[in-house]
Amino acid sequence: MDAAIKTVVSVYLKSSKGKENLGGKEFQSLVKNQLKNILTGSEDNEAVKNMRQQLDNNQDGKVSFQEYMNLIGYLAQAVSEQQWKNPLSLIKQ
Ligand SMILES: [Ca+2]
Repeated sequence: MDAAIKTVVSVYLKSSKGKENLGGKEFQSLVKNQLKNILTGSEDNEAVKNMRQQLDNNQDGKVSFQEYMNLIGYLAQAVSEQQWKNPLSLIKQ
């Protein structure tokens, strides 16, 4: 469990290159590289863009660490509900 939490944090920090937010391209590559096994549509740029806009609570066009944690929470919940085959639709609700 502690390793999983460290992974969640280090994936974000690597993707953002130490900045406080992920830009669109950085978020896209994080999803493509790190979430391809859990997210259908991770290769679909438009789907990932829509997901980023849904996550973007403060509407600044970037994904903060808190917004990223919301995604992790959604994904964990989707997995626990065994709806992991289509979590994108879960997030769009
Ligand atoms: Ca944001």
